Amino acid sequence: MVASGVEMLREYNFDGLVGPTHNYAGLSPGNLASANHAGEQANPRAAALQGLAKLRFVAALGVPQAVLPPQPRPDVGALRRLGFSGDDAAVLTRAAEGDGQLLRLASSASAMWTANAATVAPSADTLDGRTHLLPANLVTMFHRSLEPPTTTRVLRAIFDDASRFEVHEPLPATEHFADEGAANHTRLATGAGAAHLFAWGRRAWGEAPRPARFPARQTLEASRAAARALRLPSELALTWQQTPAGIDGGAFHTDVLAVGTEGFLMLHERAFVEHERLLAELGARLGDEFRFVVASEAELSVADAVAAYPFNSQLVRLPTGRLAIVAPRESEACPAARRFLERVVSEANPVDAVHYIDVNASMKNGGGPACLRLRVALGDDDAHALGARVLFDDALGGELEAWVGRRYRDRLTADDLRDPALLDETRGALDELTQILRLGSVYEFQRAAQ
Ligand code: SUG
Repeated sequence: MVASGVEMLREYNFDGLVGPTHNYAGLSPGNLASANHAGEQANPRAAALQGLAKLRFVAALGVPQAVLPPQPRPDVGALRRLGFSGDDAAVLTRAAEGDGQLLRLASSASAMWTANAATVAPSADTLDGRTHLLPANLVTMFHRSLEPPTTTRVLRAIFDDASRFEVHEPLPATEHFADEGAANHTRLATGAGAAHLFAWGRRAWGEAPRPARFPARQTLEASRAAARALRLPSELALTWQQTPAGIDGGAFHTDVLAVGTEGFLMLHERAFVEHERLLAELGARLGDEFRFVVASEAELSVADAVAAYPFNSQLVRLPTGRLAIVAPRESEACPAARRFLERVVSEANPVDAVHYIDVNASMKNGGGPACLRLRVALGDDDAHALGARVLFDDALGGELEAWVGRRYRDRLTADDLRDPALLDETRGALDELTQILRLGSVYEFQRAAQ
């Protein structure tokens, strides 16, 4: 829990619902799982139900849960901006010509990885006592750069009480301010204080070692701007570089090699440069309560960590005040990853248990349990003030499962993306979803129709 001036805050996990066009297109260089599964047939219905099962599991642990909706895909508007014209069916046909890459890029369900939707600062830490959300511009990957306008509208529809929340404009969408959201941000807090760790992979201006093979998605300049935009006092923000070796090993976001909450951080030694100095700096801010566990390369290689995602676990607070790890099944199957997580539980850490869950459909695109959720600390009054029905309970879970069952296909390949019926089905499904979630007209296709 986070102590705020007025009330206790609890961390809500806002899970991204898997979208109706969930598929494996190999769109993310540097994300090894995405490349390895490119071209496989997908089952969007099973993937979405798998995501909802995770939500139910985490909610049953006593962790507050909420949902964020998918985005309309194929993104016909983006294809029109790329010069394709005619009616929607013609745009799809033309974009599918040649190698079809532009259509695949416009069709990803990638908004499901809500750890990249925004960076969030809780009201307990901000200068004006409000919760601040900064949607990420996601400029490094073209398919992800299509998300921010809709993400911003959705977050503004949900966090619409300006006395409590501010949803900012994303940072300028240039490579200088390349921002990937909460996947590169960790808030830690103990009785001694709070620290916001903003990780970055390259500098827009100035020298810093860079990865040689794969893109560094976040700039130092974006991290600094994010800390300012979120209205964090400068003494709470700490920027630190991801190791180029980690990025070149497939850790395209910090949350592939580190996860932390409250007074606890678990990390790989290749997550951050000079990790011992970082831990000393955090220790100085957070005091004796701060606990961390470091995996060495000898104990758990970056290759295993990237394949099995033990650090992409969720660290959730149980009603007892202790933490639990929600890890992907792949970590259970990888001996080094499983042993590491068991060590975390067996040593003197505030962690009681590790639970393994199946999110394989997301894992095959490089998204583990932690990628699928955006953490937002809210007080009870904040939660009541949300402008849509996004808080998860049994009733909403049942409605969403039925909606997926009715509206989603159970097989999808790249060839299907040009099918105008898929576009119509997706719009129909999302239109219904906005009614279930009482979100209003947040999508471009709904606004155009008004
Ligand atoms: O941005 N995968 C996502 C995975 C994001 C994971 N998020 C965090 N680590 N927080 C990405 O690379 C692959 C889509 C495809 O290849 O079809 C993709 O976009």
